[in-house]
Amino acid sequence: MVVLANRLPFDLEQQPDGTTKARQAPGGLVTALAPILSRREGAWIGWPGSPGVELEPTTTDGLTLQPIALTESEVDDYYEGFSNATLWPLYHDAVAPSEFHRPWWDAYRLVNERFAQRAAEVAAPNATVWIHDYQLQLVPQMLRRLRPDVRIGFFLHIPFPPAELFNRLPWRRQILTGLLGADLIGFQLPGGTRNFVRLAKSLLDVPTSGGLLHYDGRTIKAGAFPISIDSAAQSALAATPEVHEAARKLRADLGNPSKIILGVDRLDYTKGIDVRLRAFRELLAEKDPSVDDAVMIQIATPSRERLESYIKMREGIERQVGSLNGDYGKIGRPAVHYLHQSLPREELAAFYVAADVMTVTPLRDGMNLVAKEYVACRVDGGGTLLLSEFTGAARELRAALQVNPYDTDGVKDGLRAALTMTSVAARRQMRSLRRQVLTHDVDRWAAAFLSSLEGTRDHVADARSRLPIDVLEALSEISETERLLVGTDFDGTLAPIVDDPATARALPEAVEALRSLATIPGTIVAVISGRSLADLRLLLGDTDSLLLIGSHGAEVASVSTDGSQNPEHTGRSELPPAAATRLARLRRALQGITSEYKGVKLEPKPTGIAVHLRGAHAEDARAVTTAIEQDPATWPGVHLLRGKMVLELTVVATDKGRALQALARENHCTATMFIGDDITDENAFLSLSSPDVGVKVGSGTTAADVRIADPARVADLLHVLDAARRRASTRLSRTASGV
Ligand code: ADQ
Repeated sequence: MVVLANRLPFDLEQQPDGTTKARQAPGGLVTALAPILSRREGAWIGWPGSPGVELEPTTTDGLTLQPIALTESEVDDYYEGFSNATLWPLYHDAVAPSEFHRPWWDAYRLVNERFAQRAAEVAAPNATVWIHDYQLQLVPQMLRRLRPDVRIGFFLHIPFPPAELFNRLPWRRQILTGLLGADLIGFQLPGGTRNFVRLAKSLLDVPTSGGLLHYDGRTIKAGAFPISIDSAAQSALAATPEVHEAARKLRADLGNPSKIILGVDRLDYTKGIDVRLRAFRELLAEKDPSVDDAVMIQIATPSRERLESYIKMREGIERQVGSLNGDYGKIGRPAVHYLHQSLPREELAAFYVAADVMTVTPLRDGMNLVAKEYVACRVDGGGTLLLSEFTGAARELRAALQVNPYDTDGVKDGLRAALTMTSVAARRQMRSLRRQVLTHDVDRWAAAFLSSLEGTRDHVADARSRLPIDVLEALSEISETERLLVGTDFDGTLAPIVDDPATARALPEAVEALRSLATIPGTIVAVISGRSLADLRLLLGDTDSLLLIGSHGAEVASVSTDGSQNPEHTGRSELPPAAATRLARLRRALQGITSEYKGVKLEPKPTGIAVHLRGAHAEDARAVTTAIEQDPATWPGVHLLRGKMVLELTVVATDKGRALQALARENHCTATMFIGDDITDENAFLSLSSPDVGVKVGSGTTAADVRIADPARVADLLHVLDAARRRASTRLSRTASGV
């Protein structure tokens, strides 16, 4: 498995002595994936976090880190520019204005190409590649072009915006096309999936059905996979005596206030830090609570510090904190403690354990892991969560006190309610939240995504890769015809040859593909065999969609012109009296000829007799053949068909070629494909002419146009034809209806 994300899960720093030091980097994605990858062997492709640094791949704990180097200007344009100043605000409800610059887009494309190249180099054959987030939305398509064999999953950690916002992007089509290179596209919420599917439909004309999109000959799945945390590990950490003690000490250091209000975020304008500061300020102004009763701690991880919008926001928040403390603080008792720092997990856990009220008030957030971490840390069952309804987490954490971050009065009410909630009510709320978080952890998220991705394995692409190029070309041409007839032999074509014909069985994949083909409008599918019709019915089971033609065309299940057949009726198998007399005479003669030879079997059929020679000595087989050729085969009205170690004598003039042509005529077919392996199938191949296609299975001289190896390849061929015909049929019906 290969993971691609903008950042490596470690900051790799080159030491003065030339060695590389790895330090775990902060961020939601890393927090989510590190536990999974530490348990699997895999490769992670990402940027080490410093511009202009070229590092060699290194392996830690079975995980190979593949650093992608970015120049200073690429960091400016691809990362800070297009990713964080164009896409990030646009995808977050445009809470800040997006900037659109063409050089940024060029850099984004270039860096995405670099990631795709590296993935193409390191992925094993048929590997699973999981691409993460908005910085790499072009990689799925780029990688698919380079490595069609790998399975590609894409997961977007941030919201996917509605058309009204997404359509502002000058490169909207390219982004959608980039994503559609994946087999599975995951979003945090069903709303993101809906937005994406609608946009693919409206901008790229992609046909969709449910969460499936049909694009470029492939079926792509889109769905919601709400991310989570390593809940058990987080809970276990919070339960340690060290964390417990740190939380107690923290409260004492704060002067044992009755309520601690906590905020933990990356310092980002989407997180609504200003929202909670404003609400707290107004509550303090109303002395409800007073600064003696409640204290707020805001921990803000430094983030994207070179971007103008982040610099301005930081200034704004620090001004807010300063003025709050200036107006409401006391000596030794500030109203807000503000830490612009990234803290170790254990310390953060102590803050969660100490906090009576956790404030999570983003204006928009894909999920928000902080809310889940807080819940997981409350092993004591206490604490209250105030949660913005515009976070992905709000959809799952229903029991939380939910607020609209744009409604200052609403946030104030929520905060007041959280501060005054009875401990019984708070415990009830926390019990329900914990049930959700502990049963929906990051493992479950990853397993759900990966098993859904596994389910998208592209059988058609696999089948295509096993077929010769001339066969693929023939399939792609013939699938475009208006009315297509597909005929196939049974033994040696759908079913591997076995010594005893009674034990022959068709390959289930081949039959499944045939049945599927038969459901496509304008497509007639027939199995034409030397076996009796009754035999074919027994071997192929439910024949609703397949036409069965037995005894080399002498027995035909009745067919209406729309291609449906009446399974009850067996047409044209009643013999005229003269032919019936001939058949009886023939049977006696053949019994006479073959009775002396061991291993020769006679198989009576409704319109003739098959003489099986497979079980006889070669000499005996030759003698029987000569005797038959010299006598019964010369009788008027008796026809000899030679198969592989079988002679067929029929009393009606028919062969697979005639049967095939009759079917094509009756159904007004514009092209025919016939697949067969036997000598008797040559009549069918000979009856074909352009644009028809004959497909010979196995070796031997043939009049067919192309050749494949065996019944397994027939199954592949039918699957590929089915997919191509399905696409063509959609196009044909659109053209017909003038769309
Ligand atoms: P982020 O926007 O980074 O993630 P979030 O989900 O809250 O947001 O994750 C932040 C992570 O950083 C948490 O695990 C938290 O513990 C950690 N963190 C925050 N402040 C910290 C500090 N001061 N010190 C140490 N660690 C700190 C993006 C999306 C989210 C989505 C995640 C995962 O924006 O919506 O939930 O990806 O998909």
